[in-house]
Amino acid sequence: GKDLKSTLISIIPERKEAFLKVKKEYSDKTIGELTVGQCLGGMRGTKSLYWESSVLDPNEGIRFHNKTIDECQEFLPKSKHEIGDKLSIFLPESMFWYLLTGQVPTQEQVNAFSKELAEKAELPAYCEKILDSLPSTLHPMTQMSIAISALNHDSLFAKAYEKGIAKADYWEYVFDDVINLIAKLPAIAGKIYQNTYKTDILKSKNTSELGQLNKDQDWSYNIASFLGMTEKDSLNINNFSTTESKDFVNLVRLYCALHGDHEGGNVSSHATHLVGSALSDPYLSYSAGIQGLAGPLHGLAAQEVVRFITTMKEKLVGNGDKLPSDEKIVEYLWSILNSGRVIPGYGHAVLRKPDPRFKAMLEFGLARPSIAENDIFFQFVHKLSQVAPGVLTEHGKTKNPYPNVDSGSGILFYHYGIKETLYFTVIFGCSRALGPLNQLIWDRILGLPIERPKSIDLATIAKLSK
Ligand code: FAM
Repeated sequence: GKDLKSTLISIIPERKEAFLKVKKEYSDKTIGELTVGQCLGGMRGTKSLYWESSVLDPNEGIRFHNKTIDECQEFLPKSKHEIGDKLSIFLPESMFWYLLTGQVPTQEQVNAFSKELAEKAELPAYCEKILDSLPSTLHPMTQMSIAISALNHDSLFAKAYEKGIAKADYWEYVFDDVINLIAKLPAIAGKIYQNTYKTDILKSKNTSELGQLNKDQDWSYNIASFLGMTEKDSLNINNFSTTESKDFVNLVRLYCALHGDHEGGNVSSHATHLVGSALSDPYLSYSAGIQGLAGPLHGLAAQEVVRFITTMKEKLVGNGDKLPSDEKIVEYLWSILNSGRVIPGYGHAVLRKPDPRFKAMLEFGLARPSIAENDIFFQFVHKLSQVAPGVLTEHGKTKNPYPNVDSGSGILFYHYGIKETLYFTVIFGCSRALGPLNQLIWDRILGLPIERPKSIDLATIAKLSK
């Protein structure tokens, strides 16, 4: 089978033709009106961004090239080491292949792609040095954006551009940068975890590495491994059994495959696309995306949910391991709402139904007795998803009373031992690379121009309004 780049090359003519046809035939037609409310209200619902790989339906949730999450779980290839294993999850690199090409890769193609990513995973010495020099009190997401933007030192696109290349050739260098960047995210995530939280363990064990790269394993396995969280890691910091180790790797696979792409308008995707439109290279562009993901209304919400759940558990049952009555939970939720705070993990700017990504995360826990039956925090998350929508509906403010994706993910990582809540969004940052960076390649293939919307002042808004 062809590798990813050759597969992409084979579909470019058709997609380019389709793009140019729409551009030529419809450029003068309108696709919606812009109201003053939209201009002043976060541009909600303005159809003003082109994005091919996924579309968010308010009622159904995300679709990737028109396929639901359940369908993707059926047809996207899994790890070559776990073929036939019912609890195994499809790979984020299968998802990336599918997002970029619209085609489902064969098992062999994905195996080779995983291998290519592992071959390119190592961080250059200067990048390690920069990470090592940062204070451990610096937020992990700030560390991540610094590391990613520093990698622009090696950008093939930036170097080629400086020498002078034809516009038609931009995308090839952007493609190579994107693959190199995605390949290096596991090592970046691991280094940040190690430097920020685990230096004491390393010192006491007289070693310098929390985990290591496994060239025969997939991208998510290596994220887990760099965190020191597989059974095979010399430190095995959480004393994982074989099953726990496998399950944690599968959690990373599921999480990363599902959080990769959520159409183009969310802050991290939009920021990547916008900065890339200035022909800033993929490292600079995605570093901007990471900065947006670090906001509490966006990626940082997962950390808020874990704080919320652990505090609620503490307040309602103390050290106990049994759920309180529904009435007690309802009362607690009202006390939060009445004090003017939000229920984290609920509501969404676009979605109007429960997030299917939340459902998939929940099912991951429900399928594993050690979580479903024994983890009180997970049980709180599950119970909350049944009780909170009623409370929020009665409260009557939020347009969507249902759980969003962040409702369940953090507590699953917590279950496996990542209790450092500030760290969760770094794993989101590994995942989110898949969507925006796939679109960035297409932006350059299709020659999209620099973005430059028109801004206007209040007087002009009033004058133009009709
Ligand atoms: N609890 C209480 N009130 C809520 C609420 C919640 N979970 N979600 C929305 N509301 C309120 C909201 O504050 C607003 O009140 P005001 O009129 O007093 O300002 C009202 O309901 C209408 O808001 P909306 O139109 O339904 O939501 P927005 O589109 O303005 O905001 C969210 C969307 C996600 C920012 C909002 O629902 C929220 O703050 N949720 C809690 C934080 C969270 O879970 N964020 C994660 C989002 C996630 F999917 C991601 O990006 N990773």
